Amino acid sequence: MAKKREIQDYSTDPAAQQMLIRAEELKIGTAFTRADNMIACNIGAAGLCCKQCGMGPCRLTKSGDVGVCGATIDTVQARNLTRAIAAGGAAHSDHGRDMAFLLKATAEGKAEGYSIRDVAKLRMVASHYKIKVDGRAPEEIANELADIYIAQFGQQRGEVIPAQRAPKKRQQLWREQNVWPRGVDREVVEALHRTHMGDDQDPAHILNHAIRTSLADGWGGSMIATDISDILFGTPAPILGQANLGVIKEDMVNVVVHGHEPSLSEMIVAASQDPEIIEYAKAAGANGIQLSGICCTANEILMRQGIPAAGNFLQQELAIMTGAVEAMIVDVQCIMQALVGLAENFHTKIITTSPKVKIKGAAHIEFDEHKALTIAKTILKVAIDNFKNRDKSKTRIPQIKEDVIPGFSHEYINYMLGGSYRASFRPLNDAIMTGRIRGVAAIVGCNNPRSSHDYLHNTVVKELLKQDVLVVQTGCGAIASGKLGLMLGEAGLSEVGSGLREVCETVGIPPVLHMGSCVDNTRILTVLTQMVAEGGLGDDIDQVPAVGLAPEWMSEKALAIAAYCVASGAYVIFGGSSPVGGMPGRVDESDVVLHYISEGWEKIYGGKLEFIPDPNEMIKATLAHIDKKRAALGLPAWEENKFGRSGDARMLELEALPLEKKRVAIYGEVG
Ligand code: NFS
Repeated sequence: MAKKREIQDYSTDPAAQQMLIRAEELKIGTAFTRADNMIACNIGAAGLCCKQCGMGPCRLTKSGDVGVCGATIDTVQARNLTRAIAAGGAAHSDHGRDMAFLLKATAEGKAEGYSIRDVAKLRMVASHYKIKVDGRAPEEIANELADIYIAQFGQQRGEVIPAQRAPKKRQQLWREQNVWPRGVDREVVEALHRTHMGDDQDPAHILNHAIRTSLADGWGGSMIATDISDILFGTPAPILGQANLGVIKEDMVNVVVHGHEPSLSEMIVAASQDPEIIEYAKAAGANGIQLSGICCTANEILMRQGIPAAGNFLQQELAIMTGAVEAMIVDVQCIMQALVGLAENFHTKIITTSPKVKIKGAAHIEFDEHKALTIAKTILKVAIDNFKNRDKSKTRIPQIKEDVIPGFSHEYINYMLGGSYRASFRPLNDAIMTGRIRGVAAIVGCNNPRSSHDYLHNTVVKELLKQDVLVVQTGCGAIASGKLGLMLGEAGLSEVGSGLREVCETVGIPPVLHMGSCVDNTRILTVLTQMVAEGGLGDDIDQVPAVGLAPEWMSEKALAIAAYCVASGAYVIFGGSSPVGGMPGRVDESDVVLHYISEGWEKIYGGKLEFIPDPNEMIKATLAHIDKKRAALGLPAWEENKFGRSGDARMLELEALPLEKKRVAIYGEVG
């Protein structure tokens, strides 16, 4: 049995710590204690177990071991990684498919409660695909766009079209490497086929298809999901929200939405504001309904509606532990089966809603986009009816929360840098070129109870900010920084390098930009593409001084994201353990796959994937990469404290001067 850790080793978040103490009092297990009790299998963890057929499972533990069929370690690891990438890409893309169906139903007037909220984005996206927009009603355009998007999933030949939005040079490379996805579903199916027993057995060849499958996600299904969410629910722009368990309210009916698809959660938001529902809650003795989110559903409604986030992945159980949650409404992905058993200790109802996800013991109220608003109201009434069952002696809500300003879509970043008439990435590129901003880090992804909750995210974010690295975030990583107060205009700036601080003060942005949910990592691809198009930072994404990090990764979706970012030219660093590492103490040159996804992919795509468990090493590798890219572009080397004489610092300095000196400082000596 593994060693039980102390509460402070489980999480660095004080709200989470309070709930973990509560869990111990009540003798309730959580993912943290289960991680202590479950020693990870080191053969499986390193991708060395092959269970693709009934002759195994074969455990390959020593160099030279082969399976019953003769499959080598390299082949087995390449297969396992490819399957994980296919599963992750399938999850994102199936979400994208459902969004496309929803767009179609909305365009046809068959989706109760939905409308096209962002006509400008619809027209912009449609014109990308040469859909005629002038003189047409939004519904007509949306109908045609929905058909094109739906077709991307089942397309058999040719090229998925959102990938045409990548830099030209990158498109050329994908064609040369034969990795441009033909159709989203086709690549996932082929990944399963190729990794079936007795099929593709050349690791590099298998991994080439892993790249194609991941591109079908990043420049296919996920990009479609983001586009449609913006069209239907509005492109995010900065909005005030809050994060952490303290958003749960004692006197309200607390409803937590958890999962990923904004289609239902947006309707729950709408229904929760319906006077009839508010009245119903009041009649039940509550002051109203308090909605909050967990995981990427939280990000979706936080960045568009300012609905607070109760927490990230590892806080799903802890939200229930407050004893004040009437219902947790879940759809798809990252939902722990343990929720149902945990909820039995309280009055909380777990309600599954997706036709794809049922959990034994949970109530199921199935979502149907044709009558979404009605269903949302039904669900809320179930939650309200449950308010009377709350045991007040059992409620413990940590009074900890932080203000957050999310909503930095790529459209907004473009706008904020130049305004309506001069929207441009020029100021960002210039700031990088002068060295005010050393580079950009996208710090994304999950929590993992094998490490300390939020610790790796926060350590890496805080240090990179000191080093003038602008941080953009999505997913559970974004919520971690939000809880720390790094997503506010002023807060945190004292901890930020002087050059980056100057830029933040001038533009009026937080040093950490919340760009959305995990499918919204495609927004980061778009930003990188637009930075390339703006000029001065090379002619492809691999030349931009930028790094992607997922310090606490755990899901297969994270691996899919990593692969499409590498294929797009990014250096990607994951924390934790490598799914293609060797047995402990055995990693060496013979670890073909481990080296192939790093140096091998770098030779082809200019991007690479590495697993670095130590946060200080992660930071070092990030900065070294950024500096290497700066040097390759001929940009001046980054210098600490070189900047910082403008912005607020300069303003305060001038303020302190006597009038005459201030005049001279601003206008110079006259006459
Ligand atoms: Ni991303 Fe979102 Fe969080 Fe990880 Fe899960 S919620 S899609 S997979 S755990 S970041």
